[in-house]
Amino acid sequence: MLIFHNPVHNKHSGRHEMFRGKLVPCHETPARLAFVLDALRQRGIGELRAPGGPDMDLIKRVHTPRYVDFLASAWNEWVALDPANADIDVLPSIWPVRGFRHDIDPTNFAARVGLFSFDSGCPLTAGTWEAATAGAACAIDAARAVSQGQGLRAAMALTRPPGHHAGPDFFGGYCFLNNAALAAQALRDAGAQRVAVLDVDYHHGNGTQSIFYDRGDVLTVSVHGDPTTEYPFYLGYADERGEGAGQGCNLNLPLPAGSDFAAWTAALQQGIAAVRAFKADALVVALGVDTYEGDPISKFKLKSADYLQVGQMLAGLGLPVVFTMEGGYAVADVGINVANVLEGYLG
Ligand code: Q9C
Ligand code: ZN
Repeated sequence: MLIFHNPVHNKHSGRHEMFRGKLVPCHETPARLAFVLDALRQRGIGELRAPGGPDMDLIKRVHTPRYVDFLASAWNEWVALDPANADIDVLPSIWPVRGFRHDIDPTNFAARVGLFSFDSGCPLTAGTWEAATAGAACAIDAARAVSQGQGLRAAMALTRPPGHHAGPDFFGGYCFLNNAALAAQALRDAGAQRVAVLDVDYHHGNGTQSIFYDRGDVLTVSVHGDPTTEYPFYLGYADERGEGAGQGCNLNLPLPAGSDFAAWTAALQQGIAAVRAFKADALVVALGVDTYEGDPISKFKLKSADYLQVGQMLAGLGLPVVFTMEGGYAVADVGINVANVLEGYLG
């Protein structure tokens, strides 16, 4: 399995996220990826590759050009406000909710940040753009590798920041560019007629759902904590089935916080059955391991050994697959859990 790893992921390193009225240290840290790389090296899983340059044309078809241009320039605008900002991360503080206009272009920087974000837990830092675009390149290169490869069935975009919460024109949930969506679009562009995205992160893949909601060529499936009680709260319910040409091409499988591996497996099997019924030519797995029992911000009960079975179940689909790295915050165990999925997949 080819593993496209992001060599500049650590340029994105947020200091704090807002939590219950206080700034607390970020959960989404560079150490997460170091643990995965260590685990893969130790077990001899995969062949590590660095990505090429990012395909900006593809990125601007999955995300709006206006949003991408904002992300590219945001840090410089922030520091231009005050040189002292170079040591402070950007955190959103105001958003245009119902009744406010979205079609205006405020010049005020905080107002611009609010147009393109949805929470205050996702700091934008000096190196966010560089890290996120290199991560996007990992996802695109992984998709192209499985499209071309004779017999190559799987590749991984081993990157951070993660992507599945990032929508057509917004960041949030530690995500800026939607790597899973970019991989899916790259698979389509390379000739797959129908692509499925199966999101197994603890949190609903709201960004991916929104990007493909009105499309019939990409099925989006997400197994996640019930948004009635779990982040991102405002999307991820079972009655969201897609619209227009995408009617029936979105499947949400919410589970109560506290669910164990048996309950989770039943939902995953439903998701896998939907991918089969869709007759997908290729699969993207948005691989978050924050379903782990030791995860500090999530509430499912999967054990490390369970991830071997997760990999086996995914392999049963027999499709070319791109894994993208999403959440997982029990830092020291993220490597074991990701390596177990890949080992289970490879059999
Ligand atoms: N301050 C992913 O797993 N915040 N994102 C939770 C703690 C948002 C998770 C509250 C969690 C986002 C990719
Ligand atoms: Zn998550």
